Amino acid sequence: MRFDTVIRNGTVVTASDTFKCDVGILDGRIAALAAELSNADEIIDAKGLYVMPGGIDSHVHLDQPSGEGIVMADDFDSGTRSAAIGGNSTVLTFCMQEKGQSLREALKIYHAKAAERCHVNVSFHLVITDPTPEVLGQELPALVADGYTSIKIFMTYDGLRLQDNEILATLDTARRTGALVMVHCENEEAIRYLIGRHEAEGRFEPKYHATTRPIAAEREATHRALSFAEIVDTPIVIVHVSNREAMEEIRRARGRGQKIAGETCPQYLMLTADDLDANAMDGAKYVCSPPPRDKESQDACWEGIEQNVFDLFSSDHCPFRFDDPEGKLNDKGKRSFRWIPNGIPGVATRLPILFSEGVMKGRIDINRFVALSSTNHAKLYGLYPRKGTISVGADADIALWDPNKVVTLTNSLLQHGADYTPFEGLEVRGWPVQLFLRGKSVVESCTFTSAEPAGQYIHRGRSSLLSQTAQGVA
Ligand code: DUC
Ligand code: ZN
Ligand code: ZN
Repeated sequence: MRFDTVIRNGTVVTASDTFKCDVGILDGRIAALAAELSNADEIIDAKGLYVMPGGIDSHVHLDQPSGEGIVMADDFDSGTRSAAIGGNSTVLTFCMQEKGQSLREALKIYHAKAAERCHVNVSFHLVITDPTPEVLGQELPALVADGYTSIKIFMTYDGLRLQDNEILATLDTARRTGALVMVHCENEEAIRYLIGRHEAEGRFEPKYHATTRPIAAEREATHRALSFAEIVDTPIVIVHVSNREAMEEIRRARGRGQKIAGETCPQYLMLTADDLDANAMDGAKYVCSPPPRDKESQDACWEGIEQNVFDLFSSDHCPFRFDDPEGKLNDKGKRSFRWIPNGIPGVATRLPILFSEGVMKGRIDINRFVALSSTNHAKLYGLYPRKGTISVGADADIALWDPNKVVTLTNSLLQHGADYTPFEGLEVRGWPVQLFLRGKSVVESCTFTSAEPAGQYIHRGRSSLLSQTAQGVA
C-alpha cells in the first residue's frame, strides 16, 4: 500500500494504549498502523516523540461581543492560530444568541466570522439566552438535526442568565432533541448582592472580583443545576469547576445515578485568588469566572483530575487585552472590578501545562492525558471516532510531542491577540513540536507550514452521554 505520509518510529498514544508503531496516512485519514511502513511520498521521523491525537479544546471563546466598548482579543484567525501552536487540531467555540435573536440569525453571523480563517477545525456550541417557545420548540430540534448538538446556558450575568423555569424548559428540550447542555453555575443574586455591598464599602480593586463570587455561590448553583437535570432526567456538563464543594455535588449526583460530565481548567490548578491581589491593577489579568480560589482548591481539582471527577480539561480561553481601553483596563474597569471583562487567554497553554504538571510530575499517565485533552471531548461532543483518537479510519489530526523539550511560557510564543499570558515565566517540560490536520503538516516548531488556513467547520453527532437517553437511540 502506498501512503501520502508515514510517521515512523514514534510512540503512539491513545486514551487506552501506548505502543510503538508507524502511522500511514492516505487522503487525510489514518490508513494503517503497523510495525514498519515505508512506501510514502513523505516520511516523518518521530523517534523519541509521542504520536497523539490533536488536542480538542471544547471550551473556547472567540470574537464574542463582550459588553459596550469591550473587544475580545482573539478572532477566529488569531484564536485558532494560538490553538494550533498549543497542539490543538479542533476547538469548540460559542455562538452567542442575543436577546430577541433567532439561533439561525446568530449562526449566520458566527459562520461569517469563522469562514476561511480557521487554522484548526471549529464547531459551535449554541449559547441560549432567550429560550422562547419558538427557539425551543422549532429552531433547536432542527439545529440539533443539522449537527449543532450542544448548548451552553448561564446561571449568572445580567442579559445572559436564564431563570429557573427557563433552565428547566431548556434542559427538558435538550433531552427530547438530543442536545448536551453545558451549565455555567454561579448564583447571580448572591453575586449581585455582594458586589453592591463591596462597592458601598468602597472596595473596588480587582481582588474583590474573587470575594464577590465565593465558593458557596458556585456550589449552590451547581447543586441547583444538578437537581434540575435530575428532575427532567437530562445529562449535563458542569463547566469550569473551581473547587472541592462543587466537585462533591457532581460526585453525589453521579451517586444518585445521574449522567454528568465535569470540566476543569488550567487556571484552577495554577492560579489562586492571591494572583488577583497583584501590584496595582495587575490583578485584572487574572479576573475570570468562577475565580481562582486557594491552594486547597487547587489540590482538590488535581484530585478530581486523578480520580475521574473531571472528564474534560479545557482552557475556557476568553481573551482580553490587559493594557487597553477596550480590554481589562477600560475606563470603568479601572474604577471597579465589576467592569473588568471576565476571562483569560489559555488555548495555547492548556496542553503544555497538563503535560508538564500532570504527566511529567507523575500525577496522571499519558493515556489519561490523551483522554482529558482530546478523546473525552470527542466522545462527549459527538466527534468520535472520526476525531480524538489514533485508529484506522480516523482523520489524521495528529500532534507530535517531544516529552523532553523544555519551554518557558512567554506571551510572544503563543500567537494570540492578548498582550499577556497569566502563565508568563512558567517552565514546562514537553511540547507539541508538530501538528497535522487531516494529514497535512500545519505547524512545525511553532512555525506555520501551511500557507492557507486548513481548519474546517464540523457538524457533530450525538454526545456519548446521551446515547441511551434521548429518543432511546444509541
Ligand atoms: N464563563 C465562561 O465560560 N467563560 C468566560 C467567562 C465566563 O463567565
Ligand atoms: Zn462560563
Ligand atoms: Zn467559557
